[in-house]
Amino acid sequence: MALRDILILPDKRLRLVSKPVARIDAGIRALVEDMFETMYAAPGIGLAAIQVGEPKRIFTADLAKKDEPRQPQVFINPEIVWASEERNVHEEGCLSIPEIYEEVERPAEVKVRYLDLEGETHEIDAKGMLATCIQHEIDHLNGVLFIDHISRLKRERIIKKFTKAARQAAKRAAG
Ligand code: K1U
Ligand code: ZN
Repeated sequence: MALRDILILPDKRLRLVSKPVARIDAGIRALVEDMFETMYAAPGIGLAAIQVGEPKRIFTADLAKKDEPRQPQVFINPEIVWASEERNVHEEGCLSIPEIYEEVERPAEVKVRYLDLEGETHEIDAKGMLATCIQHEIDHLNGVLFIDHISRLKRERIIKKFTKAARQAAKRAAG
C-alpha cells in the first residue's frame, strides 16, 4: 500500500476523460488499495483514480460517520442509469481544490451500475450525501470539477487563486 500525491487544480490531468477498466487484475487491486489509503489520510469521503494521476474509471468512497465502522466502497466503470427530476443542493468540497466549499445543485437520487473488485455487476439507488458524492466522483471520471457547476465569476476566481499558488510554488522550487 502507498500514499499517493493528490493532483491539485490547475493540473491539466484533472480535465482528462478516464478510460474504462478492461480487466480487474493485480495492478487495479493495488491501485484501489492506494486510493483507500490516500482517501482516508486526506481525509475525504471519496476519491477518483484521476486524482492520483490514473485516468481509469474507478472511484472509492466511504460515507461512514466518525463513530461508525468504516464502509469502504469501490465503483469500477460506474454509470448513472437513472437520475431523479427532483434536485438537491449540497455543499461540496474537493481534495483537488483544497479549502474551497460551495453549494452545488444536482439530481437528488440516482441509480448507479458498476463493477466491484470481483468483476460482479451491481446496481444501487443512492440519495442524500451518497448521491452527491457519486455524482461528484463520476464527474471526475469525465474531467468535470464541482466548480464547473457554480457561477462563472466564482469559478474564475478560484482558478485564478490556484494558478497563482502553483506559479509561486514552481518559482520557490526553482530556487
Ligand atoms: O472527490 C473528492 O475530491 C473528494 C471529496 C468528495 C465530496 C465531498 C463533498 C461532496 C461531494 C463529494 C471529499 O471528500 S472533500 C472532503 C470532505 O468532504 C470530507 C472530509 C472528511 C469528513 C467529511 C467530509
Ligand atoms: Zn473532487
